[in-house]
Amino acid sequence: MEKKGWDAVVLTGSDPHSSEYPARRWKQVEWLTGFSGEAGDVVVTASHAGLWTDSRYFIAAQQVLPAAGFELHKTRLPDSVDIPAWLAAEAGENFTLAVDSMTLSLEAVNAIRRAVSAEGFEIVSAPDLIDEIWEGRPPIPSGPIVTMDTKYSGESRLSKICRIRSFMRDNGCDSMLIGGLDEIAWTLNVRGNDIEYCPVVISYLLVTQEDTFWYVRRPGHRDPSTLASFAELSEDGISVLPYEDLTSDFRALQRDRRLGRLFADPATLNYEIALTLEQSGADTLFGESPVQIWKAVKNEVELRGMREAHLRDGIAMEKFLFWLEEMTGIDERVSEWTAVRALHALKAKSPEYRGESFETISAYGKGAALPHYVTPRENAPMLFPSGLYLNDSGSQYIDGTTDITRTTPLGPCSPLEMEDYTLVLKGHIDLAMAVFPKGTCGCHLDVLARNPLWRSKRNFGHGTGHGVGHWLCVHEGPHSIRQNTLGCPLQPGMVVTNEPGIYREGMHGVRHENVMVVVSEGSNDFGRWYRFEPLTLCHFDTSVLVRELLTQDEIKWLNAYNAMVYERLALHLPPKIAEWLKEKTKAI
Ligand SMILES: [Mn+2]
Repeated sequence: MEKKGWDAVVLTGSDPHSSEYPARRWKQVEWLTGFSGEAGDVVVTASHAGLWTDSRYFIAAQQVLPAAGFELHKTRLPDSVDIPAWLAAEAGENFTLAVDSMTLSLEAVNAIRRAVSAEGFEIVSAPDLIDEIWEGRPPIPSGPIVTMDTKYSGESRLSKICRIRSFMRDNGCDSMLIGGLDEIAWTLNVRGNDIEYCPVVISYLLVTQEDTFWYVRRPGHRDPSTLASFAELSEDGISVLPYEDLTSDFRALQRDRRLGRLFADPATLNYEIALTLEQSGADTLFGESPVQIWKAVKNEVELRGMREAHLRDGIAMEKFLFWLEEMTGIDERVSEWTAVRALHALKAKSPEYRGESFETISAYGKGAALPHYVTPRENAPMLFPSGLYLNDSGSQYIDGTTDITRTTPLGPCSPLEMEDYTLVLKGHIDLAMAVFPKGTCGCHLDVLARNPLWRSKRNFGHGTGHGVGHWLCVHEGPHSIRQNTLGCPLQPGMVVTNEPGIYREGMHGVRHENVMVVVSEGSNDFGRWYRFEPLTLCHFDTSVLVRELLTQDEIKWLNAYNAMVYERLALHLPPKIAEWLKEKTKAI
């Protein structure tokens, strides 16, 4: 920084495509600070090194940051000072800020520009600025690629590209550049394994009215599935081009006036490409990518796959919970980590299984108080036959993605554990029972899950629900259920989680999570009505419930849900486990 005359640098824990989980090559925040949370952005000045992250990671961040010389800045709190505001207060006259233009989106840079009003404030683009000092940095991944048959996707890539072209026409544009990796995977019906947990392919997609260009890393090894995928795409008229060629091709196309007016989403467009657009004189219209919402509203075929995936996942979960109950107390060698292995082995038995959708959280007692606890592989805490155990896991199957949390008593629980367990389940049920009119957004429904907690002055610091991809990212937008105002109405076909929690540092944690789908509930003089239908199939334990805290309606919902779980799963379970599940799902 000194040599280059920079007063501050900003870099993010994301990649050139604004991915939530980047490939190892872009885990630069972790390399710099030791912090490995999913959300972490860094600002360094001559006198200060700070990391910005949200409440999911406060405890974890505080454990590693001091040793790295970084200070924690808390985000998503009412009095939070975000990076643009912090820079605005920090920047004196003639302040030069270097941004890692590969990992900052145009939107993020615009927010800084809007916030900082200091005289002579300058933003310089420093693509991949950490590259110079990061020895042994992993390469850009280029793993094998597969295509997804329409019998799983329900819509061909040509039909999806047609949708993009008609969107372009409707918006007076002639071309569109897509940087979001899950948007590209959805559009082209391709899946890869460039990023752990997310089956995406590192690439850019450029669509014009005549052509479709896919800029993708070619794998060094000539694996047959990738070559076959490329051939299939070529047959559909899609040009497969080298990832590195995007900017030079872009300039050439611009020169030949083949791009016309271009549409791009500033949230997933990195600042480096945005600068290229600007410098080449491109006429660009910035706006929210329509692919997000198309991808979020699952079609019938995708929903059928999601149901299949959740059935398989539920079978594995019940077998796991049965095993857990049998083992705890008898076998003293069961640890949080052996539990992870046992669950994984059960899920991996399905031929359709394609790995985890995020790192499993297996947490006993006080470990569960960290909503994003990482189970240590060595010397993991042992499980004992008392208190609560929390397991949050997700899977990728060739026809769907899952995400489930169950908090299970391993034996007697304290009155406080039982109360927290019950209140969180009450919140979960109240949201699950919601009936709401067309136009309702997730932020309007969030309070349903929190109300039982607020009434006893309890709360949780994370969102209540997120979208879930279809054999794609476990977290996807544009909808969500959280307190932040976000005007994206829920609509039939959208898949969303329901996951309230309570966390008591040093004591215990509770979270109950199902994946749900929005379905139609008819219409009347007041308009159209929607409700949720659970996709997740796994019982909620009733043995530690404080029954008096639940209303008749809540008890009715719980009994019906547990009965439905038994009905759907019993046939697929060994008789002994089916018998056990019958007991577990008995009406209360
Ligand atoms: Mn979740």
